[in-house]
Amino acid sequence: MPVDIRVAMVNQAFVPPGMIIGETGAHLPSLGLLMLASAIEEADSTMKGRVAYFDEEQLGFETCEKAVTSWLRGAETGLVMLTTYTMTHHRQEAFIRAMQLHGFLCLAGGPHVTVHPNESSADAVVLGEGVSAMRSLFPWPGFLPRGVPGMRYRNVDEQGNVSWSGAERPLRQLLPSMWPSPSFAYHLLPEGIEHRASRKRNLAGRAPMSIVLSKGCPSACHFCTSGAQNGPWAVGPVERFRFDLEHMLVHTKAEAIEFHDDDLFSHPDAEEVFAIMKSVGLPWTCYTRANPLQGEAGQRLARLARDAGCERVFLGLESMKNERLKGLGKKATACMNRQAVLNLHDAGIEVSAAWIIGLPKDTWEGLEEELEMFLALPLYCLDVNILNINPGSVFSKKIVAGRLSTSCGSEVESAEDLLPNPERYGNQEPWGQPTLCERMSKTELNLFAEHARHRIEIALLPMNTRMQANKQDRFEAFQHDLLAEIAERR
Ligand code: B12
Ligand code: SF4
Repeated sequence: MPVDIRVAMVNQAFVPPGMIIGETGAHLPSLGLLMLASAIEEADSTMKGRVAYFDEEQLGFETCEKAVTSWLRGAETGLVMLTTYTMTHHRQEAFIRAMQLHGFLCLAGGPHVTVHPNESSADAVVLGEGVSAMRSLFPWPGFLPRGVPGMRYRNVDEQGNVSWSGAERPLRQLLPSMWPSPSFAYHLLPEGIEHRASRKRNLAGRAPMSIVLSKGCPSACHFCTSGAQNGPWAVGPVERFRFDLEHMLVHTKAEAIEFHDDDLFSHPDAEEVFAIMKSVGLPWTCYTRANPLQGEAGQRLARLARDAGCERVFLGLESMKNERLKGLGKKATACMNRQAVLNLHDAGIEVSAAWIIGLPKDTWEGLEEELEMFLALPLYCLDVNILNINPGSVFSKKIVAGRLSTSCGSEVESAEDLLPNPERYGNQEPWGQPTLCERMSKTELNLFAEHARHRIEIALLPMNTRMQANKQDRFEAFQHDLLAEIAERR
């Protein structure tokens, strides 16, 4: 006799438009789905053995579909769970529709549907955190109940008309101290998945495993959706972290640890967290802001982190000019950014940084000047990102309210007008999304980004002389083409 329910947690491969599975730099476990799995097993211990995790990059698209299907067929109800992201929402949609053809129930959650729930084909979506929904759904009553916290239901009438009912607002209050225990069901990760960190976090090719011990961020930058997704910043107790880390080390073959907290160094017990990492002895990376890395306290924290195995830190500097930092809503100045980089560097920690270009007043000359400021810093690498409009960010709200305009002049009346649409906004970076720069077109921003990435590669990457020479040749050829193209356009 089949069991009443099985759950398939599907970690879809990250495949941006124009790429194929496996081409991106990063492939990491889905901490969100592992947390939901742990919440289910905690809410109903008979679910142990009935929740399985599938990794699309490991299995490939078709095999993944087949593996999920054959697993779920062994139960009366098959429940599929997926996390949604804006840039790859079309892929989540394709998978959901394929699963629905087999009669499985599909639930979606995560950053995209939290802001755009009605864009989904899933039977129900969860807005915000998903732990409360799992605690309400399990033990499974035999049907999808109404009134589940954060859940919004897709209703289709006999004529095929779709309407939505249920939660209107995301749930964002669940504190890390209220997460299930263990916070992440690492024990469900199938063997043989080859996780990898992107270049900026790669530690000599060691297999990374991720962990997080907080929700949200102390800042609220205008381009970022951390606040819209997670609500106010809150950190978890150190004891929970110790337990989660042990659980991870027992069940995975982690060779390096990636912290996914938005700002690890601001954790009030950061020193204790570092002491635990020192006892584990694995190298690690994390994200942080410039703010906790100021003055002598910042120097001390950086030294402690290095001593505890921290090899590289990702700092979202975003700009080295105060007026641009202000425009981005950063709570840091160029001077603070510089000090944070130097404190980390002096402690022996490599710094990966990010730079956002394409603000309304940006010009080619101004960006060129800023590039020099970045290149004067002792950075390990520097990501160049063209400002994109993430759903739920301050920028997206300003555009919808008419207080900011897109550079292409497209009329934006609702948040839906900002969803990725390559026909409307072009397929250059940011794919299918508008840019905001008044003085540089999307094409010009892409050209500048490419030019800057070449300069950064040459300036920052330590390489043997021959490679350097090859790169210099390629760069000169590229620069020649670029100048010709700009001259032609002018
Ligand atoms: C790790 C990470 C990645 C990893 C993803 C690894 C993976 N398999 O999950 C990698 C490096 C691949 C990645 C890539 C990208 N990322 Co990313 N990433 C993160 C990061 C730093 C941590 C995510 C995490 O682990 N959170 C902790 C877990 C516990 O929380 P969670 O995933 O949100 O899950 C909870 C809820 O969302 C919900 N939930 C989630 N899924 C589901 C499913 C169901 C069924 C239910 C009911 C509930 C539910 O319940 C969970 C528990 O409460 C976040 C920032 C952040 N702090 O969240 C950005 C973030 C998610 N990424 C973001 C972006 C923009 C990207 C990229 C587009 C970057 C790029 N330009 O390439 C790509 C796109 C990814 C894709 N698949 O399309 C944005 C998302 C914006 C958006 N609207 O899509 C975020 C929010 C960062 C930001 N503030 O801008 N990312
Ligand atoms: S500091 Fe980073 S994570 Fe925090 S709000 Fe700003 S961009 Fe988002």
